[in-house]
Amino acid sequence: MRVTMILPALTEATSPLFRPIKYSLFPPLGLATLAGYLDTDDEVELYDEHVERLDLAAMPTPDLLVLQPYITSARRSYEIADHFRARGAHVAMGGLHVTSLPEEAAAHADTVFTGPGEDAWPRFLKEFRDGVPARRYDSGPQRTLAGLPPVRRDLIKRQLYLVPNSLVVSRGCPHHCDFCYKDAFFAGGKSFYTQAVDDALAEIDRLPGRHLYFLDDHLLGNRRFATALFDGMAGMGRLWQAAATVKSVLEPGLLERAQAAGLRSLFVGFETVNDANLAERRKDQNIGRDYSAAVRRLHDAGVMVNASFVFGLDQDGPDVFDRTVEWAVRQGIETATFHIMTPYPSTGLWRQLAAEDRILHQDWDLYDTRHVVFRPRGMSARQLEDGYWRAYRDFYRWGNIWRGAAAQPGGHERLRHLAYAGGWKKFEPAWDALIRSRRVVRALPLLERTLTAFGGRSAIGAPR
Ligand code: B12
Ligand code: SF4
Repeated sequence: MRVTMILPALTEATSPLFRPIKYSLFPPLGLATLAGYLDTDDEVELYDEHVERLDLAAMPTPDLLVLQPYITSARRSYEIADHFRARGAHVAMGGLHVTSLPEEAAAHADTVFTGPGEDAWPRFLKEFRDGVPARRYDSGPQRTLAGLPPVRRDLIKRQLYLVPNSLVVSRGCPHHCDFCYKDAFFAGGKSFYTQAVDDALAEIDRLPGRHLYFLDDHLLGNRRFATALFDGMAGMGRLWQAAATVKSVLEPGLLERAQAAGLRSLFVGFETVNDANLAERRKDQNIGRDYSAAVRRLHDAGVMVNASFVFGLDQDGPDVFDRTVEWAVRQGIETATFHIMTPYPSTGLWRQLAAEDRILHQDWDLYDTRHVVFRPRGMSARQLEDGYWRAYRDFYRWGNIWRGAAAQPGGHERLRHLAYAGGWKKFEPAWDALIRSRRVVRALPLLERTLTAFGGRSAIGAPR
């Protein structure tokens, strides 16, 4: 069987504001995971439109075309699907956006999938080979990552990515923030489950080099699993980055183990510096937590912080941008990711805003967290968009990068702060040149050096 898998380009990736490096970070892991279920004699090609241009007309027609649309790549995904369907390929689509809006996707696909793929996908493959594929498969309640076939990393063009070693060892998360895709995606079954620790360690062992990036929603979400994983990783000589919550950082014990196993930077969803917003959005796990103590604890451990913030929540007024940036700079946070609140279809937030008639349009291209797609409560849409861009500019001004570095606990950390924050945002032409050379992976040793040279202090402060 001839199979073609495509991760279509996000709309913003084709705009002039596009930051190529952001889309040359991670390979298409979801599709490479699904490819693991194919037979060894299937002919399979995996393409990622963020890092390679596709000339659809020149491409051969496969028996099966597999697409993974995200919300802002939905339009492009449907274009690709229509093209290949007209030529006789069977088109299968799944993932987050399809789960949110299966009927919309079904107009462009022969088969759609909702929820995580691991149970329905092998069922479909069998029925497709038998000539009786169904129109729709829903992930059932029995979800497990046991016995997962190895991810087909041989299909990934490693040299095109800064972080070729991305992996996930769990699915979902134990929390229920109402702006998040998570509850809708995992509806009808378990919404947080992990691999067996030995399987996760075997997956890590298969990855070349030192650097890893865990894309799990919340790597520290299951304490027992995380403890065993980090204990198993200690001594492997890995350096890694991941995501977790404020609450898990403040819990004694876990961060220490993560750091000893090689954690050097953590993505943390702070979201807002206002508790009333947190309660409204059901981000209960953040309420009443001492954010500054979490940052201090990470820094004391030599772990850098990538802080995520959302603007435009109902309790936000026009002062939210300056307050948030000022707070983040004062803490010495190395990198920040800002978002305009975006109601993804099928989330709790979507339902609330729709009921209040506050959704402005359904142009999915603009649901990229950079555009205002709803009527904000505490400011105008214009103020929100302008404030969002200003926050990015202000946070990454050299003056603020220096101030942030000065807030670090020691000289090594200050240097690392300058190298990491400055390198990420201030050397765009160098990144572009690297991408044009089609050897982005050459910058990986530099990233590893930045993470190692100054990281890994041994004394970690207890939560304060
Ligand atoms: C890596 C990542 C990125 C990378 C993507 C690059 C890449 N090559 O994949 C980059 C940095 C580009 C990125 C950008 C953004 N991202 Co992002 N990203 C992720 C992240 C952390 C991991 C994705 C991943 O690899 N997961 C692991 C694999 C195994 O799972 P998967 O891809 O979902 O695939 C499985 C299933 O979905 C399903 N499946 C998928 N496709 C198909 C197809 C078929 C046929 C079948 C059967 C099954 C199936 O089976 C797969 C195996 O289980 C997720 C969070 C998460 N943990 O998933 C957020 C996430 C996808 N991102 C999100 C967001 C909001 C964004 C941004 C808008 C944020 C921003 N402003 O910067 C942008 C733009 C995205 C957009 N415009 O829609 C949201 C998406 C919300 C939504 N409803 O679309 C997520 C879910 C984070 C969150 N918690 O809110 N992101
Ligand atoms: S903690 Fe993160 S992944 Fe979990 S529900 Fe909240 S936003 Fe989603």
